[in-house]
Amino acid sequence: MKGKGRNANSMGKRVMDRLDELAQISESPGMLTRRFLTPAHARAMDQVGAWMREAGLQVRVDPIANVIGRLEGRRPGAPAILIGSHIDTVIDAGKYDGNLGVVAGIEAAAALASVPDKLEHAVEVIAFGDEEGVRFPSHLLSSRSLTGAVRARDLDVVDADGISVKAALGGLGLPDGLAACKRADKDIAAYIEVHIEQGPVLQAKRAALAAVTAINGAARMRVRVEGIAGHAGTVPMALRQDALAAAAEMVVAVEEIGREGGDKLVATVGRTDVRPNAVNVVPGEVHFTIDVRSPSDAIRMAAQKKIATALHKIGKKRQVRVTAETYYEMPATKMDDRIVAAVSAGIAAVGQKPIMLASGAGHDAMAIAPKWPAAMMFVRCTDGISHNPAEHITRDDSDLAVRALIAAIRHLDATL
Ligand code: HGY
Ligand code: MN
Ligand code: MN
Repeated sequence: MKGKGRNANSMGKRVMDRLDELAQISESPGMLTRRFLTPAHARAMDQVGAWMREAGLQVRVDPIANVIGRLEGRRPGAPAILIGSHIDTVIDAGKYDGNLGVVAGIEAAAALASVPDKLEHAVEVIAFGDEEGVRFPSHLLSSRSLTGAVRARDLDVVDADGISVKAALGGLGLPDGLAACKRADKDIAAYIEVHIEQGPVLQAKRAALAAVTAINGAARMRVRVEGIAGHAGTVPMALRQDALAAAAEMVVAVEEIGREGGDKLVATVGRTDVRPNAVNVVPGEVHFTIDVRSPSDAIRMAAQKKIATALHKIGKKRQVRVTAETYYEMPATKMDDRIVAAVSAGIAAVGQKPIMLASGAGHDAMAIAPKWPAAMMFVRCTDGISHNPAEHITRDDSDLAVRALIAAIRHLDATL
């Protein structure tokens, strides 16, 4: 593959074809669902590893299932410009969220490997596996493990079947060794993540690419509402402690608090679990999740407090027990000006006007930014649709993204 077919457009075509191929690797027939450390994730790891090898990269898998491909620079062992994103997905996902950044990174690395003029820096492409946090009550475990932010006990969290991250890693035959995932400061010079915008702004501005300046902060809470299960036919309305009716009032309260924040706040109840979930039983217990985000940590934390107060007030009124726990929190993250400048230079180098955008969605770049200078490149996505099988990008835009990424890497190599 070295050197072959790397002219304009062929890179975009290969990226799109590979994303189609990768989208076939799923836990569920007829839709794309690929959760962290499932057999489908393992198959996707093998696939991206094979593409990395084909590109001429040295490939390894670390103990938390990151697939890492390395292209040495002029001097072996030089610090790396890291290009990454995630290959895990939400349930019934689109094929571009996360996967685009890995496949585009491989394509860019292959182009750099295929020419004689070597860079000063190494280039590494990394496929993270726990960005969505959909299987385990965890988040960004794989990218945060590079910085040493993950503790051994963080791998004890269990999925809905009671399987821990640690056991799932063992199930993939990966050695115990979180410490081995941690990278030395000097190992990495910069991080760039190419990702679909997951919003409508680039389409509205008729622009293909943007440099991301910041990522909204986010918190995830899990709530348990305990009432009393009862016979739907015999328990009078006035005597019920109906966990689902209480949870429903709480869901509306969360939405109201989110609305009060205008364009500076979003609050979502995305998952509910009703027990015993039977047509003729007054629900005794409900579990649900809350996702709160804002560009301002002060606004987000104030909203989290307001939500907690509302939950307990409704619980008291309805005589149900409420327990709410924040299990994930990530501050709003500013991208590094130098890397933003490199991404903008890369976008300009392919004849596009560099738009600057903040990200409402969370990304692995949030995990990397506290330790190494990081930025992102957004790619236009049709009607801003994401976390939805209708997610779509064009081949031309994917080709522009790869070429802009190559230019950004070269810019960084010359300026870092
Ligand atoms: O939730 C997010 O923002 C990301 O898609 N994991
Ligand atoms: Mn993503
Ligand atoms: Mn996502």
